[in-house]
Amino acid sequence: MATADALTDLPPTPLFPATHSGIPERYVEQCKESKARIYSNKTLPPSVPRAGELPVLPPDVDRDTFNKAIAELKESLGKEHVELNDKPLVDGWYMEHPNTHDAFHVVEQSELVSSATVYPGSTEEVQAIVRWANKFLIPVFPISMGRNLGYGGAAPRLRGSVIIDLGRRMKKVLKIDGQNATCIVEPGVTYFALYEEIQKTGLPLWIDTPDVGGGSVLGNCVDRGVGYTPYGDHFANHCGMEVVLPSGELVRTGMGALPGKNGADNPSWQAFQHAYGPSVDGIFSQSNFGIVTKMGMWLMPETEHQSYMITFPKEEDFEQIIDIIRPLALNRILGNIPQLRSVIQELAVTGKPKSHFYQGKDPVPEEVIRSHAKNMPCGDCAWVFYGTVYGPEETRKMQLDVIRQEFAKVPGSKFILPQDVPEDHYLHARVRICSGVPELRELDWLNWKPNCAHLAFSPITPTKGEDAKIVHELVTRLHKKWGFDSLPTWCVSGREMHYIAEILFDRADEDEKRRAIACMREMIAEAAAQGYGEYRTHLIFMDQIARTYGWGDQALMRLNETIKDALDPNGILAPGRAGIWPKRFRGRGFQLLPDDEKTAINGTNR
Ligand code: EUG
Repeated sequence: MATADALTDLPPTPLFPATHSGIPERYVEQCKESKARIYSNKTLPPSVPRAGELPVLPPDVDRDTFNKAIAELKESLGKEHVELNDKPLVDGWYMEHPNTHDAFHVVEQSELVSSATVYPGSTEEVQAIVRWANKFLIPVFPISMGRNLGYGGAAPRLRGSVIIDLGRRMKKVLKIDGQNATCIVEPGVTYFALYEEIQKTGLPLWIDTPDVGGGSVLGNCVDRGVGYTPYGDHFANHCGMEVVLPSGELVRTGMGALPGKNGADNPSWQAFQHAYGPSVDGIFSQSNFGIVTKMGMWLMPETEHQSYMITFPKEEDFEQIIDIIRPLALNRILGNIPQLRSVIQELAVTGKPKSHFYQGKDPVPEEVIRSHAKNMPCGDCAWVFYGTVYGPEETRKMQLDVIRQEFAKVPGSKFILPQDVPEDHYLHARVRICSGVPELRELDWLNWKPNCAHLAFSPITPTKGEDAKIVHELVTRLHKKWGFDSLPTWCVSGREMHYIAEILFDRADEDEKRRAIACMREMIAEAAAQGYGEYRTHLIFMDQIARTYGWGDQALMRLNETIKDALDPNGILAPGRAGIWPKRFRGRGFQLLPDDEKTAINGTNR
């Protein structure tokens, strides 16, 4: 463990706007505390020497061809905008993350790595890179910020791909329309950055942020991420895209396809999603069919808001809780995407390590969790519901009255307001998240273990107790079987819920990593056998999950492959992303299915 002295010596996190991925001034203190906490739980050295010839090459490309290709790329973009991945790999932490590999490596750190990173400065340069990739048959993998931690971070799916780091130079908020409450962003705009930009205008507008604010607004949206205001379904609130196709051609979707007067952007581009003809935006989300370089997002008019938490005493209460949530959500009495969290998260989100609560290596027993909870603001309970209502006082009061009355049907439930808990309680962070203020607080449960990383299991169920029970039972049982604490959260958006079970593992513990993968593989298979599938996943599980969506003898995958081969005949764009492999890589052993990790560690073509 690092000493207290060493921690005060940690270099400060780069600032935004000087660094596109940096932290705005107003978050500096919070950032310093977060960083110190995380570094205090690191035992791994910052980096280890790398083995083998570097950089790692993509499949089918020899070193001479690669070197020639890189020289040509440097020639066209400027040599300062192309970097080889030939130095030691540094995991860093959330706010100072790598773009060379997966910082939360669940396979070996050196496995999911790129050969090089290129930094385009414009859409034209993205087109030039794509044409270059076609010429040399070099796979490229675009990232916006690369902060998709828990799902693979900045790493490419295919080892040795060239990372197109869109964010570093394409980081402008291109437009904020204060009247119609919309914006257009480039890939390098983080939630922190968009928030700052809107504050500068003084306009009464909110953004919608996920739990941590350093991610790309555009990247999270095309990955179909989730936030917590009424605009929490990010993809549902995007409006209009500009996309570079794998051929290098450029398209605009939605109303943007109709040129505005004298070549201006179409005035309705950010106003109407569907425009005319087939709606193609969806095929550019969670796919490898194009590179989104501009995107419109709807902003929410600022409003009054009231967050609250409700605790429930018994583990078995969750079915009743969910059946109470459903009509409240459907009738839009719950104003946002609320979270139902297990009580163990109240412990974890204090930022204290697991060892503070329990000395064993096994999962913390329920009675130990509850004995700690008893002395905390939540009290002895099994579940905590975090919700927010919006609008003027009169309507908020009407909504809250119904909410309180409905949840009071669960015996022993307690309703708690922010003023009832201490300043450092997580509920205050929730108040900010649910009113569109980006945060770092959620990182605090990354102190649970030394060198802690997380891996998300993210299945969807209808908002029904009986479905939730099936998934929750298998997740709980399999976490126990593989020796992990289970930290489930339900994010409820009306008719469906995202169940997010984060496996927390120690990156220095090979056996723990092996068990994390085994646990994931088994949860995916068991959930699919019961009819439940994940909404998003880490790179190494994409093939397995894509196959679970196999209705009609893999009809959907055949459609995806048909589209892939038509748009990307050379198979250069993010091969394997979302389990979609272009023709030239199919049937050659690149897929990662259960047990394949054992042979995929280092030195293979994967
Ligand atoms: C969380 C939520 C997600 C996700 C990963 C993590 C948050 C956990 C709803 O989507 O994909 C507290």
